[in-house]
Amino acid sequence: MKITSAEFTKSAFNAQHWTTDGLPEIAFLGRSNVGKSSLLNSLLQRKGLARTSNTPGRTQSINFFCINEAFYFTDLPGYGYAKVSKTMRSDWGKMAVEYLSERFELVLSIQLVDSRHAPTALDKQLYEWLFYHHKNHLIVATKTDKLSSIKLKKSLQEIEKSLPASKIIAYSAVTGKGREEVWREIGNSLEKK
Ligand SMILES: Nc1nc2c(ncn2[C@@H]2O[C@H](COP(=O)(O)OP(=O)(O)OP(=O)(O)O)[C@@H](O)[C@H]2O)c(=O)[nH]1
Ligand SMILES: [Mg+2]
Repeated sequence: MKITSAEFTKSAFNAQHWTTDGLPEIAFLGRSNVGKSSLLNSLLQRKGLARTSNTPGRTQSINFFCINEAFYFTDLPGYGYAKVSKTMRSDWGKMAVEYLSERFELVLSIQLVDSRHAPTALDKQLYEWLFYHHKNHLIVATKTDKLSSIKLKKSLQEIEKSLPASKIIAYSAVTGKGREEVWREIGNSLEKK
C-alpha cells in the first residue's frame, strides 16, 4: 500500500473520545513492551510517529493515527505490566474490552507476541476472547531479528500450538521483515469492509 499521509489524530482515555467519522480501524494489541508502537511506525516507515520506549507501560490511552485519510491505526495500551497499579490494570481491561466489543469500525485486530518467549497467560486470554467473539484477527510475532533462524522456527511452532487457528506473521521492526505480509492482511481486511 502506498502511504500518502499518516498523522496522529488523538489520544482517547474513554469511549467519548473515540473518533466519530466512521473510517475503518486496525487495532494493535499485546503485552507492554512487545513492540506495538514500533510495528506501527515500521509499517508506516515513520520513525517517531507512535512513541516507543524501553519503559513498559508507556502507552496509556488508545492512540488514533489516520492513514491516507482513509483508515485508522489504533495503538492500544500494553497489558501484563506487573508494576502498574491494580486500578490501572483493571482500567486496561475495561478500556480494551469496551473498545474491542463495541467498536463497529474495527476491521482487524493485530495481536503481537514476542517471538523470543512462549505466549503468556494474558496473551492466551486475549486470543481466546478475540476468537470467541469472531473478531478478524492476526498474530504478529515481534523482534524476530533477535533470534537465529532455527530458534525462530521453533518459537513460531510454539506460538502456533498455544494460539492455534490463526495466521502468524514473523516480524522485525529493525529489518522490516514481514512488512509486506502484514500490509497484505490489512489491505484484505479493508477491502472486506
Ligand atoms: N530488536 C528489536 N527491538 C524491537 C522491535 N520492536 C520493538 N523493539 C524494541 O522494544 C521496545 C518496546 O517497543 P515499543 O514499540 O515501545 O513497545 P509497545 O508494545 O508499544 O510498549 P507499550 O506502549 O509500553 O505497551 C523498544 O525499545 C523497541 O525499540 C524489533 O522488531 N526488534
Ligand atoms: Mg506503545
